[in-house]
Amino acid sequence: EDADLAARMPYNEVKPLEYGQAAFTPHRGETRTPDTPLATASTTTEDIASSKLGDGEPDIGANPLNGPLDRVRVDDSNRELTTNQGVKVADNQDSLKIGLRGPTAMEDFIFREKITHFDHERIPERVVHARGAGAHGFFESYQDLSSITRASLFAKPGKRTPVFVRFSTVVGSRGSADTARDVRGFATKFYTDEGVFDLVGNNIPVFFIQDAMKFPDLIHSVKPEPHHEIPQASSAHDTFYDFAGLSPEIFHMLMWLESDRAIPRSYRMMQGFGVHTFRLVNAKGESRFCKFHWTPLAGTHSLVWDEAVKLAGADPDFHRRDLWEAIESGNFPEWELGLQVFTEEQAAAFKLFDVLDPTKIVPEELVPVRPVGRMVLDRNPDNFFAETEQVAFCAAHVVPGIDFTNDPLLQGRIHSYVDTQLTRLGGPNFHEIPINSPVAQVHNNQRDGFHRQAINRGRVNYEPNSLAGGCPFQAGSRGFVSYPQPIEGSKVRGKPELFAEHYGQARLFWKSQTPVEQKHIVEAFRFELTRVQTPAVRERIVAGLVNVDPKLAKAVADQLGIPVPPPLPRVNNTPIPDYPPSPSLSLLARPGRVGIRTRRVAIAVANGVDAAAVRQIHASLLKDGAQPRVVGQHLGEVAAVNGKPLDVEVTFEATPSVMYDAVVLPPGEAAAAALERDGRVLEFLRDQYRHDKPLLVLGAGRQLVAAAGLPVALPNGEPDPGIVVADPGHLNAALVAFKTAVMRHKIYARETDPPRV
Ligand code: HDE
Repeated sequence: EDADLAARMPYNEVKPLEYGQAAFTPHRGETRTPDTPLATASTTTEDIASSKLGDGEPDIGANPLNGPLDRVRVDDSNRELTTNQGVKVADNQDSLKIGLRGPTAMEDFIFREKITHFDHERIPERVVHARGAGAHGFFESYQDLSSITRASLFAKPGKRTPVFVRFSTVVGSRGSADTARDVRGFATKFYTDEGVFDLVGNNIPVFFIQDAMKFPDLIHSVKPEPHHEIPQASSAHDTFYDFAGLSPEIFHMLMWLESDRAIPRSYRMMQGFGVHTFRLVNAKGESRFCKFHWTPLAGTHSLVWDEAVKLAGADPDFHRRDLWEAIESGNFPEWELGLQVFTEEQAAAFKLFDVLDPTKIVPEELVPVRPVGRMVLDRNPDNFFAETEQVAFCAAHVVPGIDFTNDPLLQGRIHSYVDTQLTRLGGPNFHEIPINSPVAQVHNNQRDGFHRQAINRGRVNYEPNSLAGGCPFQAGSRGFVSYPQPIEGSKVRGKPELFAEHYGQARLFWKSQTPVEQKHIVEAFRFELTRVQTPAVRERIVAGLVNVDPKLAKAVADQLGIPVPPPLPRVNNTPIPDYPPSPSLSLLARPGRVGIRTRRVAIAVANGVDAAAVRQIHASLLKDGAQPRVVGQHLGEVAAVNGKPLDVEVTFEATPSVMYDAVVLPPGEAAAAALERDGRVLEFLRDQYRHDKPLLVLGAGRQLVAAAGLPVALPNGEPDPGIVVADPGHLNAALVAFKTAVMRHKIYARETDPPRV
């Protein structure tokens, strides 16, 4: 048969492998396994990938994507400098000149290559979600979900699938500050053995608009205004609230945006949501609806606004640094994946909202969230650009077992994400960039285009074919089969009637918040609308809030110095639905399960500090996984009573209060006296207090609390549980009380409006 085939083939003696039978069964490419020299390697990418997948049990910290990505990792240690052509470079300091004082020679190809490459280093930033931070990890399924979905990542208990996650803000540019009030992106790329699945979600479960058609307008309105490109990374300006007041579907999302969800303490401490209703399909072709939820092991925690504002100056990389340091220190962030699964019949019975409307949640009281797996992020990228910047998420990347619904926002996203990469990553081959390439093998007849990496062999690049034995052949039922949803309808522009109800869930959210969360929402509206210049724009938002809750509207109107306007007109004048409150919508519902791990604690020192106490406090905090730092007025040693001198790790100036979760004022008369004379220290303490953070005050530390003017009682007269005052003799008991306060994260009961401190 071979001979017969060969006889029919054009045959090239110089390159015999390009034709004939060999073309049908190309050799697998040789690649390098980690730590094997290229010359002796014989493993293939397929082997490396599959051994790390499925049953493979990678060690914690050893990421399953190591194999595939090690192919392209570059290590320059012990190497000589070369050009991009591999020619060794003798001198990287001086260009080639005609005489030492003469012109540079055109022939200096080394100089020209270097400069030309530099000239083209930048690519366009993402049109939204430009600023972000990413990490590698794995997803581990808890159980066999095959009765619900045939998606292979859920095929059996303990199965691990490599992931890459990118967190982001939406509005700011690539260099903007992390702590802006904004939605956070939470995008996960699952490299499943049946192809890439991207869950491109946010940390808020609903969206601003109902139809993708409005997305460019929404984004234009919230981005910096086009004439002067102000403000950066902020929704607090006229154009956004102009759009918002004229698009009442936005009000549910607006409530979340003004809540503390929009100023998380850490990427590690926020939930993630798929937002849309998706569809799960099992091997029998049965379908159910599904909502995706990520819940952080570290609990949901947020900053307070004044803290977020100051952090934007003190450390614009606050969230990026936090994620990086947690992973480097072995405190791998972890989330549980939960699904709300419900049938189409159940969905049809939800009379208050439409599950295809992305401005609505399915309350957990109606459909509980079922935990199905966990995700651990255990490896930082090696190179920000190659991985975090070039990663291309796409709402259209689904795998067999996961399918779309007709949510009109989701439908538009299916188009947008591939399209945007064509500009951002420069052509149709961005799936070949290592961070984007699936670990599942790619075989199709797509060819060529800018930056093509694959060397497709053979003469056949079409289908059907006989010359290549029909390969690659269609997979039939093993492949992705769209759920055959029966559809009938007229071709129309418009939306279903239930989509016109905009306020029921906004009110549900408001009602489900604790009093302090409600206070923060009012203050956020006050800040944002005060920045708005046009009175009519402010008024329209307050008019919308009247429909959410008249008390909320009144509180905001009072702060803006305007009377409460009449409610914003509604399309249908049926009563606003009244949902029972849903406690799980409060941030405080999820305190977390990691104690004080990764909490940053400042220990304030100066000459004369009690070194033995500092060492004991430091060791005790460290033992529980917190990150204590010895903070002083300048670097170097401080003379100590009670032990050897201490090394100052960092100064009050370099790491102001906002960079810590709590502070310790150790005993030592002289130290307290020195710190009391330093305005930066007093400001540090006032900010700790004002941002609801715990203080451990020992011995002479008391006098610092007094000098800073911090009240030790709550506004209601009770003692402040976040100010633990003790004599040095009772250090152990004081540490227990302090750690309990750090675990609570914030002492919200301290807050008054205006703040006392
Ligand atoms: Fe996106 N979105 N989006 N979005 N989105 C992008 O894709 C878009 C929406 C989300 O870390 C862009 O690669 C449209 C909802 C995240 O790389 C772009 C619509 C949700 C990220 C795009 C939406 C998201 C993006 C910009 C309305 C939550 C960052 C760069 C129909 C479920 C991913 C890019 C990353 C990024 C379009 C609405 C989440 C332009 C048209 C709803 C987390 O394609």
